[in-house]
Amino acid sequence: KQILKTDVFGKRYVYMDTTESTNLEARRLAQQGAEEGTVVVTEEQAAGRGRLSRGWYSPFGKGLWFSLILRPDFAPVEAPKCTLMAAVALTKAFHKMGLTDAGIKWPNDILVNGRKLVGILTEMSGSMEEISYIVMGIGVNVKTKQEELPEELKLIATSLTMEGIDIERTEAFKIILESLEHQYYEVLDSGFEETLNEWRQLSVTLGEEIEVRAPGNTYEGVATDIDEDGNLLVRIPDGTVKRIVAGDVSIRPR
Ligand code: BT5
Repeated sequence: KQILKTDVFGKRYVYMDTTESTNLEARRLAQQGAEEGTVVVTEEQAAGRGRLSRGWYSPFGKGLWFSLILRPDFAPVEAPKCTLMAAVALTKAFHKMGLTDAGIKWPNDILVNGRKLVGILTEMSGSMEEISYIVMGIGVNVKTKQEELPEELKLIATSLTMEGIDIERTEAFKIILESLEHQYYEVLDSGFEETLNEWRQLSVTLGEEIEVRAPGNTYEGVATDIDEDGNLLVRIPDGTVKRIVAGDVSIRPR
């Protein structure tokens, strides 16, 4: 904590040996009024969560499992773009660590050669008019080794160690928090436009043949762009463009 160069992120820092989920803990703290920038971090999660009640594998001491409380005064419709903002900040942080192959898969994954290094789970509380708080949950696999991965993740997950990046978790955390804070203040100062442009540059989804499973529908087509709200635009074979608000993307191998 002492070595952090951030102004706000991590000023209040809650460290736990173990917890169910840092997102749950952060929401509890936010409800009690915890200030913007509060960071909740744990060595392991007993019930780490992904989207749609999927799980997040969070073994003791192997990763950065943390949540960040934000209280921005932009409109609630902007909140989903915080996931894209976090993905941009994290990818830039990995590039800084020497991992130049890290790229973003819409909406919330950071991949290295098709394997998932990071998952992001953004949750918002508030009304239609006002954000009360955003909890941004981030899981980064740092020290996990290939042979330690559970069977179902063996082919789809990776870690900094597995990618040959030898870095202590504290050092990685410092670089990541600084990058997140920098990106957040750029958004507060000048809006999301520049961050969305950076997202386009860092994306591994755009220009690819994809399959996207959205609630109620599955589409195959080419991911052409994201719109100003961060939705994914997919051109399907009949030429129409579908706007995807939420869903899971698989990139079709060429
Ligand atoms: C996510 O969901 O990727 C969001 C994960 C967010 C985790 C952080 S950790 C701190 C905070 N506290 C929490 O409880 N959660 C957040 P989704 O896109 O639904 O992807 C979930 C899928 O990723 C799973 O179904 C697995 O296939 C895969 N997966 C699970 N654990 C993984 C891991 N450690 N590394 C790579 N892939 C994993």
